[in-house]
Amino acid sequence: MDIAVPPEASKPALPSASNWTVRRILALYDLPLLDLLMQAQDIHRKHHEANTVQLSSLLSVKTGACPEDCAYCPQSSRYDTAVEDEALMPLEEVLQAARQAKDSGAQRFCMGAAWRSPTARQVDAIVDMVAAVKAMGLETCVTLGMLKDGQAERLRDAGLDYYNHNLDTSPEFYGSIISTRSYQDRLDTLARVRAAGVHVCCGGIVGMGESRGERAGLIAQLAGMSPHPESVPINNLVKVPGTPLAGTPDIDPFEFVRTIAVTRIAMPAAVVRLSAGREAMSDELQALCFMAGANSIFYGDKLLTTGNPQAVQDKLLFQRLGLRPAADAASAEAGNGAETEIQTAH
Ligand code: SAM
Ligand code: DTB
Ligand code: SF4
Repeated sequence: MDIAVPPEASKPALPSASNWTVRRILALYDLPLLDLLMQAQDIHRKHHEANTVQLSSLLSVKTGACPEDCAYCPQSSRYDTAVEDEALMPLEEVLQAARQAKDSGAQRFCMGAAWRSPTARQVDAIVDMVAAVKAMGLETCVTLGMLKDGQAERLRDAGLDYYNHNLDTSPEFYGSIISTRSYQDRLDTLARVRAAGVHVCCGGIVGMGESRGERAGLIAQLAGMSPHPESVPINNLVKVPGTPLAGTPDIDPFEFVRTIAVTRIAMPAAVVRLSAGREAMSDELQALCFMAGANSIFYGDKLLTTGNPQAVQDKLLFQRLGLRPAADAASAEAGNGAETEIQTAH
């Protein structure tokens, strides 16, 4: 492998939406791993508090029976997976889960629905959930598929802080993964979210069989957004039996770490989330991801339909690494200090 360091890669310019070409991103990927990690951690510390990690909990509020054909997703109706379809969850059940997440130390509560695009009535129901979760003192996030005009505003008015909508992969690889919605559809939804003044949570998945160039292509798209997304989830594919990607070979763990580091360097001020796939990662690999600039995780023993490390396990990992949960916006405003405790049921 060519490990020559192109001069332009050794000193990357700071946040500019336009100058992160695929070529420059690939030059970062090509750095010796330790140089890349040093650079990423250095940039990380200029923009974020060291050793702090934001905690988001997830809940699937409507599960399965999705008409889309995303090849990674266990909730698509096109694939025969073990996921049991569930209708929209009653408000009280959602609030119970949110309360539990808050009591465990989560700062943000993310509600996901397996829809292509919500109807007006579905948005009405989600509006009630957002307002009630927000009233509990949690930050709110939803991921509901494509939005139509006016829907992001309705969610914003209910108290929505973040909308998650991922680009998933590069424009070039996208067609091998999803055929039922276009890349442009995704960009249009993201533009609606941004225009409504809701924070953008947008990232992707690696380990789907894409090339390094295609991973760089995803990061170039994200870093080309102006402004950058506030939150960038990097998911490692969870290989769910029954989905077309179930048999995909594992991505090299160091390549995953490189992806986190390059994301951090390309979007210095974004919160980079080490997202799906942590259950299959060693503690040592996760530590490298934090070194590479990841400063958020999904916290709680379930993602949407698949597993996540137990809260007690994450608490232990934080202790061993000397990490602490980031102060959430609500407690910072209330003057509750810079740190929150990770609580566990144990
Ligand atoms: N239906 C909505 C949509 O697609 O916009 C929201 C839910 S969808 C499950 C949210 C994101 O989860 C996807 O865009 C994808 O990035 C991620 N995801 C889904 N299944 C995954 C898997 N098996 N492994 C890793 N990430 C996954
Ligand atoms: C994101 O980027 N990852 C989360 C969240 N946004 C909605 C979802 C991960 C899903 C993993 C597969 C599952 O649990 O169904
Ligand atoms: Fe449906 Fe979202 Fe899964 Fe795609 S990722 S199949 S849109 S739930």
